[in-house]
Amino acid sequence: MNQAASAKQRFASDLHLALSQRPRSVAPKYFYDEIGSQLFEQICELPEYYPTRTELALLRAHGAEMAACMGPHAQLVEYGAGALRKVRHLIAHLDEPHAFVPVDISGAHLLSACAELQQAYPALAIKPVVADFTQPHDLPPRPARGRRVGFFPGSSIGNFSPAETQAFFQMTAQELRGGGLLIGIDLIKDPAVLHAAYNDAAGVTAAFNLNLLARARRELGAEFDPAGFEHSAFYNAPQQRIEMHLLSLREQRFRLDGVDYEFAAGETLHTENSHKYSIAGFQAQAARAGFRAGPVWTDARGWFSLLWLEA
Ligand code: AVJ
Repeated sequence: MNQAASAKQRFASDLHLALSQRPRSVAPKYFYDEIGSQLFEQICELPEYYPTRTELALLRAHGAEMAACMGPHAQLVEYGAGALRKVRHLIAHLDEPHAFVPVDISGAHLLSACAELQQAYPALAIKPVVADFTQPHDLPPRPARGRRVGFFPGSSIGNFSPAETQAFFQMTAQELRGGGLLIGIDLIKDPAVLHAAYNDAAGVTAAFNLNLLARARRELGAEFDPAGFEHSAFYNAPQQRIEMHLLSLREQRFRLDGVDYEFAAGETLHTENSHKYSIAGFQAQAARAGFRAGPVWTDARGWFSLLWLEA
């Protein structure tokens, strides 16, 4: 089976699984087809969505200090690389980097982003790894002189469950032993600010969430009434996370591969968790995997942080 066909089949079987369990929930990675990825790019530009621009401002202002933590001849591994826009603010300040190793599951996008980066840094050794970084994967050999260091921006870690977060820390603590990890996290804040960021006035986040259903229709031929579902995003204070759901507005049927799934009015398909953290709480979680807390960079409003953790 080719790659596209097996990816489609995994989406179909995961969606069947999602619809069969109660409460119903599906992994947020299924947001990101071509259209979903474009919608996410638009989210990053929204006035209400502060994380991307806040993190970029921190990287612009303090990239040199962050690169100094990484040390000379570093091998820099980026987890879930995307467009490689943020990492430039580190690469620009690294002292004779050994190599840049972006790890991403989307091979075509990764390679084109690498080609673009190479134009800007012709002398940089770029060694892309096409892999799901949450699963066991191979990296190029450790550098002879410098340290292996990691970069995980965007508060992407916020999508992980507590168990997945711990697994990520365990894996990276081993992989980066003797080096460190620079990681972005979205901080706990006024729920009104969070609510606005995930319920933007232009409706882009709603379109992003609903695209999961649209995608099921385009790719898998799912049959349902798109007008029967609505975007729902709210702050779950005890769990310190934004939850996104697709809310069924009435009793209705969702048909996938000839299987009928009944939705009650008010029932939801849970599509995403986006955890928010305190700096101390996050450092304590990382410490359980052996990371030692280092410098922290936070914007003046206290909305977003980049943390250096020694592995
Ligand atoms: C890419 C997971 C960091 O949680 O804020 C944005 C995804 N979802 N708006 C986030 C997202 C809705 C984003 N992360």
